[in-house]
Amino acid sequence: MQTSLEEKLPNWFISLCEIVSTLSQLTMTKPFRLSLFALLFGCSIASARTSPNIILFLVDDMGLMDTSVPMLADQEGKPKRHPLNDWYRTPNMERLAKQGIRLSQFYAQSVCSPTRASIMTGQNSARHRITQFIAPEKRNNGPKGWRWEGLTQKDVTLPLLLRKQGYHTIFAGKAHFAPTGFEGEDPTKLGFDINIAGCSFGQPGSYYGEDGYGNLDPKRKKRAVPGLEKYHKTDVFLSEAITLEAKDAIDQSLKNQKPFFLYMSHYAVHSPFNSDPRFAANYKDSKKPKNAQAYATLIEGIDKSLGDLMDHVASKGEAENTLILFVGDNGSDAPLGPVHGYSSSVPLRGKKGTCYEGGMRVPFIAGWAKPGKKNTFPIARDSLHNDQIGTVMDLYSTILETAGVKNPSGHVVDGVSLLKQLSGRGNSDRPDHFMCHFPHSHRSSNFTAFRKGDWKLIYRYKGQTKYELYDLQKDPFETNNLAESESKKLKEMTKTMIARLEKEGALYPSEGDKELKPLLP
Ligand SMILES: [Ca+2]
Repeated sequence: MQTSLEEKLPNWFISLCEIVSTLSQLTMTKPFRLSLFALLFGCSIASARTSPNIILFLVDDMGLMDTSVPMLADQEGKPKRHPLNDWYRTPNMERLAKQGIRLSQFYAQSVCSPTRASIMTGQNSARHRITQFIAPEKRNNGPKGWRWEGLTQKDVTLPLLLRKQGYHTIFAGKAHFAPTGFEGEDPTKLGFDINIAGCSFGQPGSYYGEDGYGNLDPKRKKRAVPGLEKYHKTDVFLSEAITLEAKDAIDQSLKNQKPFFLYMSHYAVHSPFNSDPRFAANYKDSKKPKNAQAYATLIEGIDKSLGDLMDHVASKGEAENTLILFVGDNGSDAPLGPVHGYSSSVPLRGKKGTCYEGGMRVPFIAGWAKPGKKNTFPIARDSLHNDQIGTVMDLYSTILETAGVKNPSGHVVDGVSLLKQLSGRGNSDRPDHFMCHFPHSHRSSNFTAFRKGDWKLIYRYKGQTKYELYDLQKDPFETNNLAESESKKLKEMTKTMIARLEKEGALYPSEGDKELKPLLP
C-alpha cells in the first residue's frame, strides 16, 4: 500500500520536497516524504499506511458450544471436546483457531442489544443502560431511565472513532441498535460509511432469497431484511448474500487505499431456524429434531462466510494485514432442551437469556487472516487461553489499540485491550470480574450475575431465592449452590457486586413505587 499512497501525494508537495531536498542536501525518500506530509497535514494518511484491516465477525446467538472447535478447558487448562463439538461442523473456525488464540472464558451479556451497545461504546450495560433487547416497535419494559431508544448520534462509538482515523467503516448484517423511527436504527448515523442490510430489528423475516428475506411474503413483511434486492427470488441464502456484499465493500476500501473496519454481524444463527439447503444433508441422518438440524445448518453457513472472507482478503494480498475477531453476542439458543437446564450449551448450564454460564459465555477467537511478518502485533497460535476472562466490553479497547486510536478523554470504558492476552502471555493488570445486570423480565428475570475470580454470585431482586453462589473453579457447571455454606464469601461477593453496580450507575427493578436496591445477606 505504501507506494500507491505515495503516488497519491499532491504533485505540488512532491515538487516542494524536491526543492527543499536540493537546497538542504537532505535526501527525501518516499516514506520520508509520506511521513512529513502526514506530520504537516494530519495523521490520516499515516494511519492509512500502517493500520491493519479489522474484521469483527459477530454471530447472533452463538454460544460457546455451537462449534466443532473445543472451547472449554479441562482441569489442566487443555482443550476438552464435548459431544456438541462433534455435532457441529465449523472447519473455518477450526482454521482460524489453529492460526490464532481462543479464550475459554469469554463473557457477553445474556441478550443482544446490551452486548451490541457494549461493543460500540466499551461500556458495561449497567453503565450505558441499554440493559434489555430493543423492541423494534415499542418501548420494552424496564426501570425508568433504561435506554429503550438505543444508541444515538450523541454516543461515542467505535466506528466513528475509526472513521476519524482514516478507516473505511463497513456495517453488514444485523444492527438492532435502536427501534424503528429512532436515529440509531440506521448504522450510517452511528459512524459507519456503508450499511448492508442493517435495521432496527434483530430477527430476519426469512433467510431465503426465494422469499426476498421476508420482503416477498406478506406474513413476514414486518421483519423484511432491507437492501438486498438483487438476491430476491434467487437461491442465495441470507448469510451468503451479506457475505458477498461485504466482500464488495472490502474491495471498495482497498480501491480507495483505506484500511477497513468490517463489522460483520450475521443475522444467523437467530431464529427463525430456516434450514440452509447447502448443508442440510450433513445432519439429516441424525436423530436430532428438525429445528436442531436447521440450527446446525445456520452455524455451518456462518462458518462458510468466515472462510470466504479469509480467502477474500488473502486473494487481495491483505491476509497478513487483516485482524479477525470472532465472537458471539450472547449464549446459545440452540433448540436442544430446557432454558435453565443442561441443553444448548451442555456441559454449561442454561441458554440465551439466563443468568447461568450457558447464557453469557460465547466463543471468542482472534487471529490474523494469515500469520506472518506483516502482522503488526503477535497473536499466539493454536492456543486456548483459560487463565483469564475476556468480555465483550474489551473489543472496543482492543480494536482502538489495533488501529492506533486513543479513547476520547472523558469517555469512561469498562473493558481493557486484549492485545497482551492475545499474545498468550496474559495481562496481570486486567480486571478479574464480569457483571451482567438485567433489571427486566425475560427467561431469567431481574438479576445481577457477578463473576469475580473463581466465584460467581447470582442475585435476584424478586422471588424467594435471593442468592446463588458457585465456585466455578471446582464447579464450572453450577450444580452446587454454596450461598448457605459459604456465608462469609457470599457477604464479600455481594458487597463487591453492590459497589460495582453503584460505580456503574446501575438502575434497579421496582415493585410498585419501591425501587429494589440489592441487599446484603
Ligand atoms: Ca443475540
